[in-house]
Amino acid sequence: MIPSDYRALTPETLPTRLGGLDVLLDRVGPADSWQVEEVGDGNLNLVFILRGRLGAAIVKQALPYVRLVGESWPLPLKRSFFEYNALIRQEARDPGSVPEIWYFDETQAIVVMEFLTPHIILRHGLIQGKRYENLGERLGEFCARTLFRGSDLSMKTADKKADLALFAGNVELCDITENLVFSDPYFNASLNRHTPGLEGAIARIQGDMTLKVAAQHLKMAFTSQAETMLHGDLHTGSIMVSDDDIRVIDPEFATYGPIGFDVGMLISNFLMAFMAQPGHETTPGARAVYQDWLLAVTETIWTMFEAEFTRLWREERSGILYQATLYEDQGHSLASEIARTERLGAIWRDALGFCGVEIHRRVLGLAHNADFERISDEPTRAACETRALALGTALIHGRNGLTGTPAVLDLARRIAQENHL
Ligand code: SR1
Ligand code: MG
Repeated sequence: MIPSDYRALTPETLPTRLGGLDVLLDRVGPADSWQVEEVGDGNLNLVFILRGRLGAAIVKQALPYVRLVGESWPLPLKRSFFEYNALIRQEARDPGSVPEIWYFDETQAIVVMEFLTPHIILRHGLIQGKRYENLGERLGEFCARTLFRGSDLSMKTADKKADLALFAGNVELCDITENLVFSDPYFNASLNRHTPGLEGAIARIQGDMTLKVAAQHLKMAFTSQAETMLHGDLHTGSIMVSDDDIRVIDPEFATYGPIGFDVGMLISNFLMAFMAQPGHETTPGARAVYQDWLLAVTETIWTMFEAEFTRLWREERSGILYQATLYEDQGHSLASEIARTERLGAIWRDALGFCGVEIHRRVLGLAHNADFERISDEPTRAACETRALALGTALIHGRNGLTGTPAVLDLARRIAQENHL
């Protein structure tokens, strides 16, 4: 239901509509000094940059439909409520990791936040071949802190159940993920689209019964393993970077799900950036060293996640699960360490599976990645994409046997040298 007083903003109406907000008056300046630009290039929302005499702000507003598709695909405004609630939890769980939130209007589905500058979307930086200090470290830390502190390892039972119930309302966005990520790539879904030349690779994927079963096992993990509050859409388009700052944005797909989901989706987007590089180089091999850097970041995301998760396990395990009263307080620290190692092993295996399905859907489904889409030469794009697809398949099939990041990186390097057309 769209509230009867909901109105989509336009650059022309925005100053009148929001000009009375104290926070914007204080931080941006009087409305008569504002310049407003709509800059949203995502799949769902309106995004405005508001510049005034004193500063700037971002105004994000949900539309009652999927922007990428149009009004034929209605989508509830309440996703803005989940985004706001996820942002304030992420800020509490990993301070400084998200933009400062200045204002939220539930009826108008508007979130006003700080304008990050000179930041750009990480994916655009990776396409340009840019490097960012501490990227893997910071993203690994973000995953560990938000995922651990939103889970039963940290939360008390009443708080956890309240949040579980709250985010269970994000039904339509979960439905998008359930279909677009876990099902559509594995049959001829109506929203699918692909680069010409991928037909053979698609036939291999859609004819692979074991893969189809594995994808549904992973979907079941997503729908039923309510382990933590996920970002839910943690790709390189949901991260903003400058030379000395990294922020995570856009958690409107937040829901309770498996810890490995965010980690796997994030790693997947670095592996796709790796596979796409030959499409962005001016001379063959020119991006080889950069590809090594992308794999090094991928590895660091996991090693940092593991290290920070381990620290939190040892220092902050105050929730429902694996209580210290059962382990450390009984002199059984070794058992606690065994439990931690086993949990991390399960997260890793889940992450590899989610990584694989995310690759498949970004190449075959509705919502593609600019990493590949910006490769204008179709045969080159198809060659890069088929290697990515092969990697996705190998990760899903091999998720129980690939026991560490070196094995995954070796696999990616090997497939990058092969022809999978
Ligand atoms: C219809 S929405 C398609 C995709 O865009 C979002 O960013 C999510 O990744 C979603 O799956
Ligand atoms: Mg988004």
